[in-house]
Amino acid sequence: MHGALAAASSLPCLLMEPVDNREAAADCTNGWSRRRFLSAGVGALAGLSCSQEPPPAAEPKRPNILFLLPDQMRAQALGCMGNPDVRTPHLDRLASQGVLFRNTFANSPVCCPARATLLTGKYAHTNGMVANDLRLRESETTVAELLRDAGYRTGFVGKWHLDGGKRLPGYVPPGPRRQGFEFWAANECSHQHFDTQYFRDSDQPVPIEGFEAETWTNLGIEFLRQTQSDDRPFFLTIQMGPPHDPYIAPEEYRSTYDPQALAMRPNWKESPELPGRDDIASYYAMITAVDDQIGRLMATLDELGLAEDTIVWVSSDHGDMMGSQGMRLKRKPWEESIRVPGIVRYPRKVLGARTTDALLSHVDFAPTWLALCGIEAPQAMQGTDLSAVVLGQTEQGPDSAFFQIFGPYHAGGAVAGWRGIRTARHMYARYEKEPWVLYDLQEDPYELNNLAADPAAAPVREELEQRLADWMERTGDSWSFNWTHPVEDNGRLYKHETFYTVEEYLAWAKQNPRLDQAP
Ligand SMILES: [Ca+2]
Repeated sequence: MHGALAAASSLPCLLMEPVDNREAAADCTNGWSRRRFLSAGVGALAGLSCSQEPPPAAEPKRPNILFLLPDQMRAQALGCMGNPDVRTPHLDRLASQGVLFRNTFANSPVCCPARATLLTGKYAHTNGMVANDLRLRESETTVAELLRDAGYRTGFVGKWHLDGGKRLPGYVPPGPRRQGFEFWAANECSHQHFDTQYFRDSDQPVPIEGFEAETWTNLGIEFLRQTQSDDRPFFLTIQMGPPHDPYIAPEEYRSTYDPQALAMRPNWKESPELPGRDDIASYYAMITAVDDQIGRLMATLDELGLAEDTIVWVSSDHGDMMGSQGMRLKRKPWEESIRVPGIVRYPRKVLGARTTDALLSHVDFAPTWLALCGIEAPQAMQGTDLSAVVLGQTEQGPDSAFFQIFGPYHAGGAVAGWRGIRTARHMYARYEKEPWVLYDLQEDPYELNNLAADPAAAPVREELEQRLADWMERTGDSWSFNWTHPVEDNGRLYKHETFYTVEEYLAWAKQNPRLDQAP
């Protein structure tokens, strides 16, 4: 890739269609919209005066939230983040109509811990989901429960992956295991992008024919159409499986990418063990296929008159190394693993065509959603409310983001748990016993020069070390949450029984050593 992320990212989005400011002008009696209108300084609207406007309508509607979470979609694989090859016209347009959080991060860059953090607004060691395929405790308070209790209609569509135990067939019964979601069309986890199945309110599987993202989108559209007979505000999340590996895209998308023409990231290493050009072409093709489905959802919002009052929020649970740093998959502290899309569109209150470098991480999503909906976040939530950044009132976000991985996954090239801190300029991560990586992203956006052992970087490392220790103390984290037994390898946590904690598994393994060691 020729342009460094830092330099290239703003350009494609600024080339998108201009944002329509008429709504802001028409709604200028509303305090926020008036500020937005005035600060927008749109010349063509300068002659309008608020006193000539009709009286305001009743209280503005509480916003809807449509939270889209494709799996394993790294931030670097979006056109609006500067990728010269991938085609994401709908996501780019969404970003141009809203605010693009360029620095959006997964605190625990792996599936289940990330999804639990998103729903609870708590770090993984606090909500208990320190490993993949544990079950999220029913007693956890989720943002879906809080919104439901505040009168929202809630819906979950897609890959759930919070129920623990056997991934297949993947039926989650109505009740507390659904964590506050009323409308349900989901499976637990299949990683099968074609011809799979999902469940509604009975244990009878419903087949998915063809590309699963299309079916999830159909189901999301079904939910959206129900707004015509149900005027509650809604919280709908659609959590699609693609572009997670296996890297297999619908052929009509795959055939539009030429692997040899792709601009490889400078930190990509060629190896038969790693995703290569063909895989990256398929990954991009899946992303374009997902992007088209997102386009269908946006068209439905328009058709139903929902777009103005719906917060569309797009991210991913983690990224994918795709051969960068000689690594695959996630769980790693590098940018390709931790950095995820952060696109927020909310036409009623968010002026479009903005980008921000404020640091946003998964733990902040739920408190921010609640604030945008006018609902107080519980004290137990650990994230920061960034609604003021979303609304354009400030650029000030947290001074750093905090990262946690609690144990190894040898099959994915992760050898041990680690903790990390990302500031606007640096990424630092350590194992319990020793520093691991330190990068100056300003000088080295592709993280080619690890400064962890560089004597000249010692002052920076010591400062980051202290700030990381502060994060751990402030959030109640400790190295004692780590585990070393390979509980995530060979499907140990999902082959046999359902476990809420790694300790429960280890106690079970003691009783069942042969099963624990089974390949
Ligand atoms: Ca995942």
